[in-house]
Amino acid sequence: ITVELIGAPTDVGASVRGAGMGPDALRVADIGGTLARLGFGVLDKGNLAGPATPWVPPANGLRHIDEVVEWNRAVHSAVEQALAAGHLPMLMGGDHCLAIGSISAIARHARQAGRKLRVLWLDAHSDVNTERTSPSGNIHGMPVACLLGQGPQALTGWSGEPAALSPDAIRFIGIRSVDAEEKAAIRTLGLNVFDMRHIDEHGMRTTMTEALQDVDEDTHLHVSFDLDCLDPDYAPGVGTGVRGGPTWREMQLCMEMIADTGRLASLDVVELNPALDVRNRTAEVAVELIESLFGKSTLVR
Ligand code: DIR
Ligand code: MN
Ligand code: MN
Ligand code: MN
Repeated sequence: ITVELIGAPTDVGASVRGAGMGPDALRVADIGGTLARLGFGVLDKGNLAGPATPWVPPANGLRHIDEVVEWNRAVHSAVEQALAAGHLPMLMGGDHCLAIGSISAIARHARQAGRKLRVLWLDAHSDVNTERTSPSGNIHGMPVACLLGQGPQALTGWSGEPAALSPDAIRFIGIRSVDAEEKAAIRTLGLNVFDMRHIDEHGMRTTMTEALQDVDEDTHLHVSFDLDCLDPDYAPGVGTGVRGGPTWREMQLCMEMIADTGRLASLDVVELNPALDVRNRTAEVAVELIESLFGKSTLVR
């Protein structure tokens, strides 16, 4: 398997600056060498190009919509090409708005291959706001809604269907910050949210067994990893950290259990903000976790 690294250096959908440096911080933490040592082919395509972030206030509930569309177009086409080449795309963000382009390419690919898609959304936030509900207008809080066909027209329908995902295709892990109207959306849509209380009460092992239920040989498994899923004690280099997240150990188990399915077929690593990090610790933690996600284990290899 060849892992294709796609850098998307932008903070266009975020609330604070700095996520545009994420791809290079992951390279400095040796994402490429680490995957190569696990036995994967590694193809680093470098960084995509896109518009600068204008840092202007939202218009009609959306901040930077034109620039978000442009970045997502670049991501969509890069991920599409990686999948067509038979590679495993790893999108290195950049903020989480880029999952719109990435996952809509993946949804089309899975549909055409006749495989069912399962998305694991590892995040402190549920990212299911729309331009009508968002308290901020920041589009990194809206990718799930867009992928469910609920967002602005410019950001929906990219998979060739009105919705890239059906609500039952996605599982949320680590959630602990949900806006009032997101709660209503989660209930109405019937989304499967394993929040921190669920992880506290049942543990990561039971939680992941539940989240991975019905993943089989016909499943394309996609992980959308927002680094603010981790507790900020372990991952300080994020723009919107929320205390009370999974520890490094809990997150390792989460990744190991995903690896055990053998179905991981694509990955987003987003919201890494080196401007807020401590000596690149968060990028290093990300690489350690990705290593487990790709099958590193203490005793097997
Ligand atoms: C908040 C924060 N729910 C918003 N979202 C973040 O602005 O929609 N998502 N930080 O990653
Ligand atoms: Mn997110
Ligand atoms: Mn988040
Ligand atoms: Mn349960």
